[in-house]
Amino acid sequence: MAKEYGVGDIKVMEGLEAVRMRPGMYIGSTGMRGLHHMLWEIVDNAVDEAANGYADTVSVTIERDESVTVEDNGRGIPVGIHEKLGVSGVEVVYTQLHAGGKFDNDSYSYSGGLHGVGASVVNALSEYVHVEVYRDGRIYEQNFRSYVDGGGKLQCGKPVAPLAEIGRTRKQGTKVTFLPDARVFETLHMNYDVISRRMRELAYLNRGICFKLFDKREWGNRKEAEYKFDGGISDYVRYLNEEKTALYEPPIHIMGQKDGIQVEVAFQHNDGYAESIFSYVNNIPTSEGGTHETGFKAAFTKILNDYCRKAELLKDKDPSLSGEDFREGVTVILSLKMHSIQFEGQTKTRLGNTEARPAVETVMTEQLIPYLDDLKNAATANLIAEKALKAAKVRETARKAKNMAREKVKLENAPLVGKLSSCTGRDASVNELFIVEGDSAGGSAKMGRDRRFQAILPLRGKPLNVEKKRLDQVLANDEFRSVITALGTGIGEDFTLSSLKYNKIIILSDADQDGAHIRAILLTFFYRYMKELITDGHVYIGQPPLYKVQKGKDIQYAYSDHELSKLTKAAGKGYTLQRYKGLGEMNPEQLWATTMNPEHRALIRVDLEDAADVEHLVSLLMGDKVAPRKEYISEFANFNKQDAFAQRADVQPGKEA
Ligand code: 0R9
Repeated sequence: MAKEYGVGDIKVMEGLEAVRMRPGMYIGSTGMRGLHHMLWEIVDNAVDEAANGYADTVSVTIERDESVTVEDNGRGIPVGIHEKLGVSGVEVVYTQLHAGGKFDNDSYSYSGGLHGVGASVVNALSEYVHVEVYRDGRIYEQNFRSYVDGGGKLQCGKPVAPLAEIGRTRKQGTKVTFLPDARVFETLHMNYDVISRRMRELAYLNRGICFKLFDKREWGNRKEAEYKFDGGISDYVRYLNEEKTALYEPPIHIMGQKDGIQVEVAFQHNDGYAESIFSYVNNIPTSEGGTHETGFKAAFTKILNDYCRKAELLKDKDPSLSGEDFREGVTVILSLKMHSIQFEGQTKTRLGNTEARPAVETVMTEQLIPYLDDLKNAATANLIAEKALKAAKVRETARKAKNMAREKVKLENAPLVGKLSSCTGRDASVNELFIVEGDSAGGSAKMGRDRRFQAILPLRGKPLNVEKKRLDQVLANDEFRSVITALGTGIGEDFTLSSLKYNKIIILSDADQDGAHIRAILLTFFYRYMKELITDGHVYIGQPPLYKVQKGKDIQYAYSDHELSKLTKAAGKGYTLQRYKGLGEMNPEQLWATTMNPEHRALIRVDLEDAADVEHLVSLLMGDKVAPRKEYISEFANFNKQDAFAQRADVQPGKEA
């Protein structure tokens, strides 16, 4: 796949100032996400080198000063002098925007990100960059810096000196250290867990490549991780099914290519009902799906129906099974590598390339049919077919039950909505629904709210845990029926986002174990039956304060132990401290001031950026294996911050994310 190309092939265009002027255009934001994006740009370059077969290890080190080092053991960035520019390859890559080499369309890069301009963007937004290249037995180095010059003008990403040979080595590869510029970013503190999770994901998606992570920032608390999966996406599927009961082992793994598109699929059924498909293009998650997923689903349904007929599990007169029947309880990873990807959709995470669909269909046809026909796979093939046949039967029964339940919902709507204290305004785009734990907190919320746009739905007791429940069972549950009725959207396949009556749905539960459990159950319900509410950014977690610090008439609230210690230090002597054990302890005015007033409250928006990880956590926390759940819960004992969804949300205390 890789073509050799020299320094002369690198194309050149704009200056780095353009990046400084509009960083968001290149890295999305200047917050946490943009900060991590910087790292991924450099890691992508190392992954490309490894994916092309020239390197097998990529390491990331977070240094004590918050700079980050990325190293690969590939060929090293070319050090020869560029014909037109008269500077080294390293300097071109780090100073020329659009120094894509032949990245853009041709041979080299499949990684996500900025198609080879990543290195120059990172340089433009860093205080310094240090590059070392180990090549042909020599060590080369070059430094770049951003600074304000004598005339007060900001110079960005300027070479301190030309590339220089500084010694001899037996090593081979490239090492890059950069410190993001504090003049650009809101914070320089990268999150170890975010980096570690993404590196694990990259390790699954790039079989056999070793990813190492070191965090040297805290003396007594050095953290490190290493990921290498020789099974690639099959290992990923196993990991996602870990808390479930798999029906066969190993997962079915298919690989091939058509018209320059590399297609890789792994799947495995479990004894549950949920369908979990996670797709990627060039290592980028495509959470909104796209043409590749459509191709997978179409081929999967057709090939398995054909198999059922051949095996006489379906007779001529029988109708074909639906795609959903074959996908019940299946976990799938679909990963494509292709050029010129086009993204579409609300969050630009849907693959739009039309050529992806036939590529997936062809590879599936060429490989899944012979797999199923091979006698040594007969047991697995039969398990898949039997599961789908059973799903079709249950679905038919459930369809009838659902119709009955629907009628029941209609009949019983009135008393259910009676629990809801609706708001007076009718503008869904500003209205908010607070789902509140317990009647007493519900009472305070009702009295404290701004009734023009805030509605309150108190929940009595614990709602049903919907994981592993069928739709008709969920619909039979009073608490969920009142949530569904209040939202107005319908549920499951009837779900219609445009009928949503509230722009924000805010879960308010106590900061204790029960509260965390109720929150997790509600989030699981939204995740399984109204996923669009989450992907479209309508679901939030309210953050009630944990403490009240009062000195004389001055009252302040602390939302974490860290804030508490800041407040008590500032207060000096003679303050009183109240710890809130539950929402019910707050009077209406306090609840409004601390938790509901849009001007002061801190909401956490729930998102699914890392959908595969959420899936794993949902089944771990809500599924039926008890031991791993206990382990997780004791590891993350602080329920207020660390539950399955919230830790993935954009947390911006004081602001609404
Ligand atoms: C630590 C992060 N790693 C990198 O940034 C990195 C870039 C890179 C690379 C090549 C090899 N390793 C790399 N690591 C490379 C070498 C050769 C051809 N193509 C790529 C070769 O030796 O012929 N490069 C990425 C872009 C470029 N090199 C180029 F544009 F300078 F060619």
